[in-house]
Amino acid sequence: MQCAGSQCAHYYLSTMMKANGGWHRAATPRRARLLKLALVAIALILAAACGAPAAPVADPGRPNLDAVVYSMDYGVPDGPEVYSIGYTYANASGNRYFSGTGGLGTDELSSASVRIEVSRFVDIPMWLTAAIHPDGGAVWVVTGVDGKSVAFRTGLAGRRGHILIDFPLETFSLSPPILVIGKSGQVGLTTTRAVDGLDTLLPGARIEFIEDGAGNGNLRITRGDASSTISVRNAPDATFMIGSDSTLYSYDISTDRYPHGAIGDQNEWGAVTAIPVADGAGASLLLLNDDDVFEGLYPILADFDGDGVEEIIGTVSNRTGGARLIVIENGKTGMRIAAESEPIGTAFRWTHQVAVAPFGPNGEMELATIRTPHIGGVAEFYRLSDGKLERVASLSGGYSSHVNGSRNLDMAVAGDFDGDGNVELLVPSRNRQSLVALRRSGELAEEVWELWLGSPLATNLAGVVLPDGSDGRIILGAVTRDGELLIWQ
Ligand SMILES: [Ca+2]
Ligand SMILES: [Ca+2]
Ligand SMILES: [Ca+2]
Repeated sequence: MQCAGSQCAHYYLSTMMKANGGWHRAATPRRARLLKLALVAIALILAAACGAPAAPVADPGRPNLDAVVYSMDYGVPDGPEVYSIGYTYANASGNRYFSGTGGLGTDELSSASVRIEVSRFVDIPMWLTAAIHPDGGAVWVVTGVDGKSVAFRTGLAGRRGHILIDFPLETFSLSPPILVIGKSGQVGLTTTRAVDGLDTLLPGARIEFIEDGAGNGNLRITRGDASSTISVRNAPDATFMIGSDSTLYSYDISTDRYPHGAIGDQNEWGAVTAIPVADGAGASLLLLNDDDVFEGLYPILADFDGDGVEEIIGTVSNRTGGARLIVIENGKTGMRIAAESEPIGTAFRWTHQVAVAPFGPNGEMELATIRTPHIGGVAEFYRLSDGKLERVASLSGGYSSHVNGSRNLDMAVAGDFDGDGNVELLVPSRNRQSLVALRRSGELAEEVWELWLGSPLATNLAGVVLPDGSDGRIILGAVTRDGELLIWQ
């Protein structure tokens, strides 16, 4: 075989497309279902495969970086084969908080250490996912609005190779992609709404999710020889969050009674459902008042009050007061609202809940939010105490953590990105050309440094925590509208 540089990509792409038909026919029924979301065409650029001596992967602007040569497989791994998982919302719980420490922000305005041009693979980037590779480094997948995706593998030295992934039938316009890396390095994407998505994400469970076309999703959970089906009215776009005890949470009972339309469509939710998967207990439902809706696609699960049990945090809106934040407890007798914030006070004003983390100056747990992110977002930090959810600090910086109408809710994240022991909230600036780190200090929140993008943020922020000493090292990535994957490591 003779090929070099980008010719290799075309060679492998056409080869794999031809080979795919056979692979499809040989698939098991489970594999056939997976194929709804799985890959049909893949090209792998392996410099070594092009013959000796190995040539580096061609890359505009950075021609001298080495290609990483790695074994290649594709498709969503079966549950026991899963090595690592990457969510657009950082964790299966929906809490956009990275533990570990990063090395970012050492300059006042830091540039990315790795820049990869993705515009020749993905026209309009929408999502970014990242997960650890079993042989070291991380895999980054950029997904466009049309579902077309490209995966890169980077090492700590910035080396990388890439594969192309094509999704002909399914796109990720309704539910964000979830990156699944197998134990032998297979790269697959799924969602919590895919037939076998939850089955893959929960290795101990046997779950199928089937939509019936009437707005119902039916979760069939099998234990031993018995199976039960739980119906959830969460079509078309509620995403399941996974609790630390494998309880699934989904917004439920779609309703159009609050026609704000800030997040994808005019439908919001009248309830949240909790479905214990591990112990076989029945599902429970928390129904909101008649005029209230959950305005979002999924809640955050986090142990806000430190008692060892996760709370469920949601944004609730109505035509009288606009958005407010609520904290729900899930106990033995079901779910109940434990605390609520003051509402904004005006209809069709939204609050974007980002993360629960030890933001406080002494490590106190706080909920970070961006109030009215479409019209000059204000960063607000809330504490939970004595059944009250109270704002303890705010900063009117015009933060722009969400694009009005978009289903991408993951453009802001929390973590100790600069390794100083304090947790920062990282949010897009007003024009989204930079990411601003906010830190709590006394009664204040203040800007401490910025990451420069050079072009508006197009995707969510993604990251991985690489094993590094006892703590783990946060690596952060983002894709700009100009089509550059930027990685800070
Ligand atoms: Ca909606
Ligand atoms: Ca708790
Ligand atoms: Ca920090």
